[in-house]
Amino acid sequence: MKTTPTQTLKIGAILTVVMCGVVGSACAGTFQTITIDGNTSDWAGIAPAYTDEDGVNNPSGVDFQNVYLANDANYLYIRITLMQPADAITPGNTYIWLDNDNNPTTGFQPFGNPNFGSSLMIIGDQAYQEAGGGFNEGTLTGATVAYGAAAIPGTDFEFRIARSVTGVSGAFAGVPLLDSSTIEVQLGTDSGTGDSLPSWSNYGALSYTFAPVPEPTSVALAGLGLLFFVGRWRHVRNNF
Ligand SMILES: [Ca+2]
Ligand SMILES: [Ca+2]
Ligand SMILES: [Ca+2]
Repeated sequence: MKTTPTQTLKIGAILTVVMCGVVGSACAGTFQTITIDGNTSDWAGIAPAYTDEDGVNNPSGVDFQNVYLANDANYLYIRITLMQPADAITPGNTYIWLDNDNNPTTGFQPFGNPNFGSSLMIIGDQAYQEAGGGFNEGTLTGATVAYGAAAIPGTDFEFRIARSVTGVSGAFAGVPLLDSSTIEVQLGTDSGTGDSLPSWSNYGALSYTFAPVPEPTSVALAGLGLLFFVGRWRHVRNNF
């Protein structure tokens, strides 16, 4: 049977839904609180959000293998694994770019790549505003970035950044920089000659949709109700 363009679109949509069901984290985020301590056992069960697709490009330094993403109500968590031990923390070795408006024409374009426009950048334990198009428009003091690594040089790094981070300068002073339900994520090393994930030709290919904060369960709500009742009863008893 020959398919029409409309049928092809429908089949594509169905396949996408099926793939999301299988892959999970590639389409919807993972709700998980991660402790930033260098021990990545708390990432168990979370599938990579993106895997290297072009081999080793930076054999003597940082070369990305996988990136994993998760969130809770307060933080976005980012785990990076490398092809070989390296120092992903020293400024200049690794950049983590986040695009809050999913628009490649706004914000800073890493190394001039037209397919990604960053709102902010993480380097080590700091983050910097880029929403206005500059490389560094000011240190984001409310970002509370932290990183963890079992060893440096090493192959496994975890980071966090506060979802409540706001801009610090120009038109973005006080403006939320990580409040969208879906953001784009891009990793890179210093200069265009190093490595990146997604690769240079796939900049902008990695999106992350924040997992919703779970609703309190009925059991938890019942427990809260019981606590309230006991508290009231004690109040009444003590005042009798
Ligand atoms: Ca950890
Ligand atoms: Ca690579
Ligand atoms: Ca943008």
